[in-house]
Amino acid sequence: MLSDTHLGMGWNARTARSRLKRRGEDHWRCYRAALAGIRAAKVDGILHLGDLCYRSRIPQGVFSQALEPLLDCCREGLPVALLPGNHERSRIPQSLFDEDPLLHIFHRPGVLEWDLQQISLKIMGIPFVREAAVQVPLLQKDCRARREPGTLHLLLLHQLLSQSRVGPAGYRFRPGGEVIDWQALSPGWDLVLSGHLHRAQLLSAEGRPPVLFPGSTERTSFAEVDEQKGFCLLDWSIEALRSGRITQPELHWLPLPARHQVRALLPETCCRHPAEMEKWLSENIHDVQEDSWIYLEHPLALDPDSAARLGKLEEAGALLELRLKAREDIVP
Ligand SMILES: [Mn+2]
Repeated sequence: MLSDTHLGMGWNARTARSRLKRRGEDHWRCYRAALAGIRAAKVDGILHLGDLCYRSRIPQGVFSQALEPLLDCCREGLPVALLPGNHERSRIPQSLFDEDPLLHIFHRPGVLEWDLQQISLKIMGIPFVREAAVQVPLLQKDCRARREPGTLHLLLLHQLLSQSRVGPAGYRFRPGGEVIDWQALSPGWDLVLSGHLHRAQLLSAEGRPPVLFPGSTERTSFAEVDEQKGFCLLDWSIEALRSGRITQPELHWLPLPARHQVRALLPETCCRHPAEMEKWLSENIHDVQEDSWIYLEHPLALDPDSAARLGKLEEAGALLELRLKAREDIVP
């Protein structure tokens, strides 16, 4: 299972050095690494939980290119299910060339049946909807009524859920609007799998279906600086399932080569004195790797020499973002 791969960023960038182009390549690298890891694990099927691409308005050719590695898996006999996310605006443009009997795209809410190693799976997929708190509990009801014994019932979403957390401060979502109330999901689901949240997490509580977010495969912003990026293998006991016992799968989280991030606030003296900048960089940016993604806030405008010193980080291969930080406490 993988999610939020955000492919296609920088597809129309003019130069190979552009930040968007390079960020775009980061996402491709992690996507390919995730699929290589998934195939090496000899899985029985692949689930992609949405935001395959990063925007809905990108050319058909980019979507086709994004689908190609999944189609490769299908050609080797692996079934693949793909759920459209918000970045696809709940639809994925598909051409005749992107079709394969083993590739299932949930263009609308529906149930997919897989028979893997003589185990039946009923997989309901609900593409991203805006008014999720109202819509999703209604849409999932149909499937709950038809629950069959000895069958694994999975629900695939690309939504926010109450109790899930995001960001460095661990903000916790409350139900309403775009956020589904976890309690409103049927406890009949053996497992709910959701994309959309970029932080990997598992929610479990008595009387509610467990919900698993694999998270994004690469960082999209500095809100994800402390997060381990990866994909998740779900390993069910075949013996237990064959004997009719529905158990929770063992989860194996595998890391991906996401770009290293560094974030800091420059002291005022650095902004005006290149020698101070030199000193500060050598003392503070020690865990920087050549190709780190560096975000520096500066309280004052940078003088040209200090800016040039920072430019060297870029020349060495780093992705550099500078932002003049507004400071209320500066008295004019
Ligand atoms: Mn996303």
